[in-house]
Amino acid sequence: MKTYSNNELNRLLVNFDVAEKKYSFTPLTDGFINDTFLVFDDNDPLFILQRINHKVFTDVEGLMNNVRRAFEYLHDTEYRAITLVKARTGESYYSQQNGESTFWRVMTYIDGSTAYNTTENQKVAFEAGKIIAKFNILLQAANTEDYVDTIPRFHDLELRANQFEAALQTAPDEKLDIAKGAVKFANEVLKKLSAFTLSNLPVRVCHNDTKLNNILFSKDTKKALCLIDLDTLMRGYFLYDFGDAVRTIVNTAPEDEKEHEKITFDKNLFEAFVDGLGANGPFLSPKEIDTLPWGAVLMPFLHGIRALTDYLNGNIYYKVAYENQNLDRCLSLFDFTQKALNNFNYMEEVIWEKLGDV
Ligand code: GN1
Ligand code: MG
Repeated sequence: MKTYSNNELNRLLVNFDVAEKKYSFTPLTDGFINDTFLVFDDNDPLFILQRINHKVFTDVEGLMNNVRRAFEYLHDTEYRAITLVKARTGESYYSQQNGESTFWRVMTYIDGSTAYNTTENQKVAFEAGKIIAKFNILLQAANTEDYVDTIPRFHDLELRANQFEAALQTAPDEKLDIAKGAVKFANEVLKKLSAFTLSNLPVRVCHNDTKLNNILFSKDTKKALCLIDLDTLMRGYFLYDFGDAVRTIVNTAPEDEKEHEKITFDKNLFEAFVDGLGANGPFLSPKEIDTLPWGAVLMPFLHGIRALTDYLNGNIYYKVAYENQNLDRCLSLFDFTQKALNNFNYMEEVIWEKLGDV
């Protein structure tokens, strides 16, 4: 992540509709794509300032329109609103022309909120399910045609398989040798997943990155407040939001955990999460319910194969803290994929028992 001085960040903030004073900033380093800062006035955290990675999100205007439109629906007694702070131009973001163009946005910060990278707490798992369901229910009122695909074919397995194939052709032999176990696993799972089809599923406006740390919770009560990081909000299937949540909630280890015996498929957390999904009443069609166990296999696998592809390509997409981090992510995500496959029938039973009453 590029480092910015307080002065630089203050100069940027002047372009937004905020009171003019000297703010201080803390970088938030959990994301792999954008650069994010918490903005303080004295000791009060007030805003989130973010540089949008326009190499990944090439249609910044389309992305910001998606976010702006979705925010119109995303508030409720059970869903805390976040608002965009407008740029002084009246737009929802600011583009800085300083040699290279960079794109910035400011959002309100919810005081007293926190996020978890992992959890062992069933209440957190339940609350996560409840807020993800709420998010999808609120967006049922939105018109899917109004939203652009911020990353076309983002969760498309065929695209990810093609990118993986291309990386295999150009990767150095040494990397291919180090990653040979992962490559073999990827090919096996690709074969298994080819039996699965997405046709005839309802298209929704989905979040598409519902990992646990994209949910804000109240620090005091652990109640889920809302979802953050709406960059990948676009058309999709509910199984995507289901699978991304499962891979980060049911597994109590981080997504790049090297000691695989620590990677769990925790049934209590899974059941609490599914209970949470049902807590706002039914909202999924039987066809969607049928696909959910596939989602719990597909999503960790997709992220794993993308990390593997990036490892083979020399870490050009994700930020990495060390050379082999993408490979560690892949191996860990593949381990969880196998654990989800082992629990496929169990997931089917639990899901139908808890959500089948539609
Ligand atoms: C990336 O930067 P972050 O953490 O929001 C990725 C997601 C992955 C995530 C973690 C646009 O998101 O798909 O879930 O890393 N986002 C993009 O694996 O590629
Ligand atoms: Mg994201």
